[in-house]
Amino acid sequence: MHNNNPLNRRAFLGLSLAGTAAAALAACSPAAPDAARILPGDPLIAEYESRRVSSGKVVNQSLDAAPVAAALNGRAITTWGYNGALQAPTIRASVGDQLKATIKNGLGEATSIHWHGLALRNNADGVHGLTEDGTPAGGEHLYDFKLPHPGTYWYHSHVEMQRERALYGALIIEDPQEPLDYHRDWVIVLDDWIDGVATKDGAATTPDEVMKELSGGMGGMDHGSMGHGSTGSGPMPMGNTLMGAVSEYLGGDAGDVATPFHLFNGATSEDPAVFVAKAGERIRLRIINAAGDTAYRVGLPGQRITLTHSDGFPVKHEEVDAVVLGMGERIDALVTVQEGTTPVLALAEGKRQLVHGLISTGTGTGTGTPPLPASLPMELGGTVLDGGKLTADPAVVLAARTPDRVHEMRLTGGMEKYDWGINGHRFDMAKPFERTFDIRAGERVQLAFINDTDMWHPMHLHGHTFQIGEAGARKDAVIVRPGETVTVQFDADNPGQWLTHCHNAYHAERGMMAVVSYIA
Ligand SMILES: [Cu+2]
Repeated sequence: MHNNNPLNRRAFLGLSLAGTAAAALAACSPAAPDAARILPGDPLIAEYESRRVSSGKVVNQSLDAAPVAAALNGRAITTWGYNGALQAPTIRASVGDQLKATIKNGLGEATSIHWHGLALRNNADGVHGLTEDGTPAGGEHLYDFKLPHPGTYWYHSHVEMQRERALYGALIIEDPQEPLDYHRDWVIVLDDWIDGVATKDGAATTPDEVMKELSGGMGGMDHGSMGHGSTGSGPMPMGNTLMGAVSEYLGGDAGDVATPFHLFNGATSEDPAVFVAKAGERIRLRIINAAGDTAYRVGLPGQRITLTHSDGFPVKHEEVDAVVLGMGERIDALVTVQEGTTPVLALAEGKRQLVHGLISTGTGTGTGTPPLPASLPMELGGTVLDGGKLTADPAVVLAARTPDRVHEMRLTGGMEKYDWGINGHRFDMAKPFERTFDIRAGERVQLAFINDTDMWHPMHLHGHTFQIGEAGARKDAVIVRPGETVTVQFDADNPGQWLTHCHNAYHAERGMMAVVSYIA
């Protein structure tokens, strides 16, 4: 899968140009021969990188992936994390900076880092099996790339279920000409946690074991009246599988996994994360959903928040009571700090669980006592939106253009066999080019995510920020509800091989993944 001969590739490029126009509009044109693919090692990738805006600054970051010991709700757990903590370093840089991140692999198996949401050079995208071979156990690897757009992003392992441990962190790219008016920001990383937590029978669970359990399918279980859109009697765990988690907002079945804890910046509600601020300060919350199987509904009870960005890109401001984030999504929201202690609530959508953090002025009288978790509301109503329902700021709306290329991606599969796929095909990372969605540089590409399943899926595209519909938000992950079609478009301006997949970690690993493949 590495370097095709650049001379051969260029010769092919010359020959194929004549056929481009005719082939471009075909929605289901046969897959190109692999020799035509612009692979991560192609000289074109370096050429595009040299054209990216440059600040001339370099930001260095070392990330040591290794076993980590931590305590959650009084229970000792061991997991895998970066730099010895449950919460990985937040990387901060500015647009045009060059990030040089060195990963040292202290795990017993290969690992990689994906820089989620960035339109970065393809050979730094960190997809084990597609854009790189992974860093072997004991090995070291340098990710070296320019940061093209400001915003709230994150990074995580892209090897099997590793992200479901603590191998993820925030990546904030500042805009030297930041137009948003705020005093400071608070990066909030939310996660559903299962790794190393003992189940009823006393054995510590790992994400791989949960994956194995789910993969057995539920064909033999009597679950027809639970979940899948029914209201039932509420979420009920069966082993590590969660039955009956229902969210009206998500159109039915909310999640598959019984998650014992939820984390807010590496902490549970028993010992919540605290942000100290002054009353009256405008704080930009940078909220990242790093979970594997949980959407979060985030809000401050009794106080409205103003949504300003989705997946790093600005949106027309919306005042809401709460915002829903699917896995992989980010939302930036402005909040004015009130005197005292204010909970920032993250409800696990459909799972009747919550986690919270606190904004504290540290000076309140009477209101200064943090609320007990049990006293926090289990509902956030009123005006509730998600990134997929927002409108792009005019500055980032794509110019109107008829698509040159249209691809349909039917989301398929279900809980019975746990056979999630795209167009009925379950992706196999050993054969990444088996059923590609081919595109060419310079095209306007339209993707239609058509959900044929009984469950919502947060669909993510690597290396690009698509636009929902004609003027919706610019995003790289979007909630697609059961029976719904979400149409997105983007300009093919970043050659390489890029995954698109459901950001439910379990769905992706079982096959709801595909490659959007640039061909010459
Ligand atoms: Cu999914």
